[in-house]
Amino acid sequence: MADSDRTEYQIPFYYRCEPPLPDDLETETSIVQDKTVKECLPLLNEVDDASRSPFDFNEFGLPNLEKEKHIGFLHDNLGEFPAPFVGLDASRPWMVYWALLGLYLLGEDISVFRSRVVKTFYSMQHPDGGIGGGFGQYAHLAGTYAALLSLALVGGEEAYGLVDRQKMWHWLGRLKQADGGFKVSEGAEEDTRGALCALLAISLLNLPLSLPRDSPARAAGLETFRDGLGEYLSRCQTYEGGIAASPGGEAHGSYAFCALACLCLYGPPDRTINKFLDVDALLWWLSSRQYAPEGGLAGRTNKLVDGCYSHWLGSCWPLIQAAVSGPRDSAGSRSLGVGENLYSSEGLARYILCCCQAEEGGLRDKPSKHPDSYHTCYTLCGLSTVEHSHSYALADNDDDPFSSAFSWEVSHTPIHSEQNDSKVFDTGAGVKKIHPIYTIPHDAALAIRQWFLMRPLDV
Ligand code: FPP
Ligand code: K
Repeated sequence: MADSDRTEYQIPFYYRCEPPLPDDLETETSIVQDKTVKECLPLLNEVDDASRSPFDFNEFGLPNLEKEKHIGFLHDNLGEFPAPFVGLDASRPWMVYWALLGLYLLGEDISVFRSRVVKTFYSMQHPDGGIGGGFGQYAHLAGTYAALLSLALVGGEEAYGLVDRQKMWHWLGRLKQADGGFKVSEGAEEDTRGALCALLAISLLNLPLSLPRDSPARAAGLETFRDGLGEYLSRCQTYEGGIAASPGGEAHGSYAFCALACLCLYGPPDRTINKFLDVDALLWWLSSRQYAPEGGLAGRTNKLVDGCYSHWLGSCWPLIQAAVSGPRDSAGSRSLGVGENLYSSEGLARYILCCCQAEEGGLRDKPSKHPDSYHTCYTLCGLSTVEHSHSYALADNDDDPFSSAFSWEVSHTPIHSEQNDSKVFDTGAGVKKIHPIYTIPHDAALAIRQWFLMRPLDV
């Protein structure tokens, strides 16, 4: 193909070259940062590689999402693992969730996994409530989160009916703390993960919001699972503006998502996020997590971009944008206009598509790392966030505490190309939409909730 036939790709210069303001001070941190930029730049500029066909890229210079390869990679991840992977045993609910969600995002029918999933989780429930990593393991809120989302993903009575909600409710009652937060397991640490996982379980399983009589938090005067929770999350916001695992800790992207998603379950985001968090400080911190030229997101100050933060941080954006804009259709709401975006979704898509796709299939943290199902799932979530914009509504009748959580819809707000304002940016990847709080399809979250709404727990 002659050079004159080559397309003029729409790529902003700041995603193509070294950062314009280098810092001369060399530290351990600056060395690994420079190394990361060096491994990303050739991939960000691969469109210039004469050995590559122009058909491998879209008009924004983005390579295709290699769906078939990634589907094959995720299928392999649902198979057996060799002995050295024994350390991942307690993460089995997560391995199931990451592979299933990844396959869903890539357009696969995952209902075919229903009976395998039910069989897998059947033995993971603890006799005293909650779900662990496998038979005989202690129940943990993180495993419970992944298990409930996996059961919701495959759906059906057999999957929903497997959960012992009565015991789950009492177990959650024992995890609720006097300061409003939740421990992740009995005798374990209390953190923002616990807060999200607990409200997620309560809302999906339609558990009573009132604390069981045997909950130790009752002795401290708390009456419901929500009591003190907003104030607890408030204390997790740090001097940097980001959110830590627990009060006094370091702000980190994973915990920012946990806190924001938890607040969006607690109530409508414009009320809860604005009430319990310093939104200006949070916006400043969140914006500082995106780097150029990489375009990807780093979990905390002075650390490196990593594909998994395409979800943990990337999925904070729809939630905080909703808190800033307010509910859809509300007169006078400061809705973000066409093309207005509080972060560079284009930069994020560049990082995921150019730097995270492994040749052999699967997506990864960064080019020098191997792919795995965790990074594959969460980079695909990042693409989904880039490709869809989300909004929520307020219910007329506010009896249901989770009404706003179940009102989210995809609204079509195109984003402009950063290089050429007259063009609508497009990743070309066509990843499925998912619920911005539950991180599973909207109808999967709704179906499990509705099944349990029809079966109120008798307490
Ligand atoms: C740092 O790892 C990572 C953490 C401190 C947090 C991990 C937490 C999650 C992924 C969230 C879990 C969420 C739920 C809902 C259970 P690192 O030091 O290796 O990475 P870094 O250099 O990027 O900070
Ligand atoms: K978006």
